Amino acid sequence: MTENHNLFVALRRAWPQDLDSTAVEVVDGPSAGLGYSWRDLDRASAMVANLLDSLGLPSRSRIAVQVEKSVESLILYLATLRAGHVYLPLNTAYQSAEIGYFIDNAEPAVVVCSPKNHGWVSKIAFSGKTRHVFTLGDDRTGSLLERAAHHSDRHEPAVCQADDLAVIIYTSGTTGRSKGAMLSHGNMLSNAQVLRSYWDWRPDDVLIHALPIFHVHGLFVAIHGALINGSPMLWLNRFDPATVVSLLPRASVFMGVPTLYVRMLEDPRLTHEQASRMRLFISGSAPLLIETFRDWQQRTGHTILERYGMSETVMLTSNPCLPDARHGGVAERRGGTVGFPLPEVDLRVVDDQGEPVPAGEIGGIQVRGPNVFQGYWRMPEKTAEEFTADGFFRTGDVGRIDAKGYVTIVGRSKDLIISGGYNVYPAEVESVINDLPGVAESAVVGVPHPDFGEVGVAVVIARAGARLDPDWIIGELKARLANFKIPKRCYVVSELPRNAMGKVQKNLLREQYKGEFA
Ligand code: MLC
Ligand code: AMP
Repeated sequence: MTENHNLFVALRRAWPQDLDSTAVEVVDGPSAGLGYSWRDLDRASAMVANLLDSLGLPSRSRIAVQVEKSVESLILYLATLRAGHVYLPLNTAYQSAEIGYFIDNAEPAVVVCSPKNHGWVSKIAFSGKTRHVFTLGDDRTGSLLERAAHHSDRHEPAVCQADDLAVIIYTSGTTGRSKGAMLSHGNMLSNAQVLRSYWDWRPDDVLIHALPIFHVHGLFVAIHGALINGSPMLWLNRFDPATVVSLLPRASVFMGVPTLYVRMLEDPRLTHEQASRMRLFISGSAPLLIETFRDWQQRTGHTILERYGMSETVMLTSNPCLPDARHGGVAERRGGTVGFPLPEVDLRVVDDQGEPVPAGEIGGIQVRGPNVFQGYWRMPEKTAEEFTADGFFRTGDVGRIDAKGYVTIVGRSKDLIISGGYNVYPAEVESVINDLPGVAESAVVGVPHPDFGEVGVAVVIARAGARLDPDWIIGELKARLANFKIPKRCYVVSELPRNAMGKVQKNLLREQYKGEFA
């Protein structure tokens, strides 16, 4: 019999023998207090998978999903894997122009949206190639569950090869720059297995899940982590620092972007005692400030484990959880670094000619391994550009590896702002500003922010004779872009600093505005 590499099959294999034990306990939102057993996840995902099968879709159809977080949205993800289709999660903050771009680009066969957005989303979807639009609310309402209720709760998972496509994650945006990273069943399974062992997941672990599930961090690192260890989750639809702090005595693992740690540190109930049952705090998606790392140590007695990854590669490096035999048994989690390349991940730092640099020197980070994606959706040239002749992916991150093997990220060669763990591409925001009446040009730069780590500031030049109001500009952007992309301040100025070639010197703007949120 051929082996089935469907990721769902591998996850389910790890579930506990007692399928009636709790897999997910909902802590907040309309379903607060509800518990879902492993059997519930299995049966409900079977019903939704049977619904998808009944639609007679071509295999590997894209299923685009923009819904509020709920356990049912997790079930929809599992059902999509199970049915052998391709899951395409979309940030709930995306506005119609952004959704229009993704639907046009990915041509999903099925779109699932929140009931409140059904009007405009279905209009966009049906004007393209989509034939089916379902709704799914965070209160267990919507046509998806109504239709699934008529289907059997048994389902034979589709047979998949390791390199069959399982998920497309869009990097960001409405412009031609936005790319769909294609991840296979094998990419995600290899990473989930490596993390299970490297982070020493234990039989009695309990995960607090408080991240959104339309990105790699919440969906793959956190959910796969718990599911491939058969560990229950305490489930929050929305991150709330006080709720997470109150849950610590019932849990052992927590994962967050740095903003979550910054906000939890504000809660006076965060103490050694409150965190005494916890085993592991993990941070990633954006740089963790050394102050946050130290404050956390002091307040809880725990050393945050920082790791590094990206949509195209899932996880790449991690500080050690246990002594790492590959590095002489070192167990130190070193603040300011993202730790060692994970087992199976080849990571090198190269100069502008692509030659590896000596230890301690800065260069571009390139990676290779079973976790590295299959390429960008329908962008073969872009994909080819991002890989070297010997198969390494150019991450666009800049860093160094010290003599002991710790990797430090020092910057990015890509023009990218990471705000509260979300990526914002300045070019995308600038192009929307530049299209506004009265705008001659603009520049968006990232500056330090105490809560979000980094936020965008827009610097705008008016056309001759036009008068621009910064508040009006922000208002217009809010109607067109996801909220996290909106610059937190906007300045109308008479000129932008330029170099001899006429290029805007963003480094000077960053310097000028760096103290805005100090
Ligand atoms: C919300 N806002 C943000 C923002 N989130 N602005 C900038 N950056 C963000 N991340 C806006 C809101 O729209 C609002 O604007 C104002 O800021 C205040 O909002 P808030 O109420 O404080 O925000 P909240 O809803 O609490 O959300 C903050 C957050 C959220 C930190 C909980 O952003 C979040 O869940 N971030 C996690 C992102 C994540 O999971 N990233 C993983 C990517 S995977 P206004 O104008 O309406 O007041 C990846 C790979 C890897 O990177 O390695 O993991
Ligand atoms: P995304 O495209 O949303 O997956 O974001 C990936 C990017 O997030 C990476 O290329 C890095 O720039 C950044 N990133 C992820 N983890 C870390 C980290 N621990 N420290 C610094 N940057 C990080």
